[in-house]
Amino acid sequence: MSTSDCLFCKIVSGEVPAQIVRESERVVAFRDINPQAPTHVLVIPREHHVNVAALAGADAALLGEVLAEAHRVAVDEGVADSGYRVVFNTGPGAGQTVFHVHAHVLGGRGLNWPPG
Ligand code: DGP
Repeated sequence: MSTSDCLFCKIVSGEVPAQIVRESERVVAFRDINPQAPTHVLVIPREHHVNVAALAGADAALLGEVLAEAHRVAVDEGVADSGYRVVFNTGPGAGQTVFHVHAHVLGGRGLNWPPG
């Protein structure tokens, strides 16, 4: 998929609106449109990479920034102490539906293990 077809690239550019909660030079965090928990925020690099494997291979430092930003979201949302989950669905078989790498930050309720 080219970046011009990518929904999350359009959120980065402002073409598609989103409820942005944090922004840095290389990373954006915004609320999921279909929240699965009281806190459900997606953290993405501005740059297009299809999944976490591609991002890890291309720019591991940027992956580190995504993870650091995910933790800052959890702190801002008040779920860091009670517990939260960071998930990268990777590939259609794991439930990935948007092919621009994104960390789901989930918290604010009990989270079961193993996930479905
Ligand atoms: P995944 O299934 O892991 O690829 O997660 C994609 C997530 O993206 C899913 O939880 C719903 C969310 N999502 C899909 N379309 C939009 C949108 O237009 N805006 C926002 N904020 N979230 C979206």
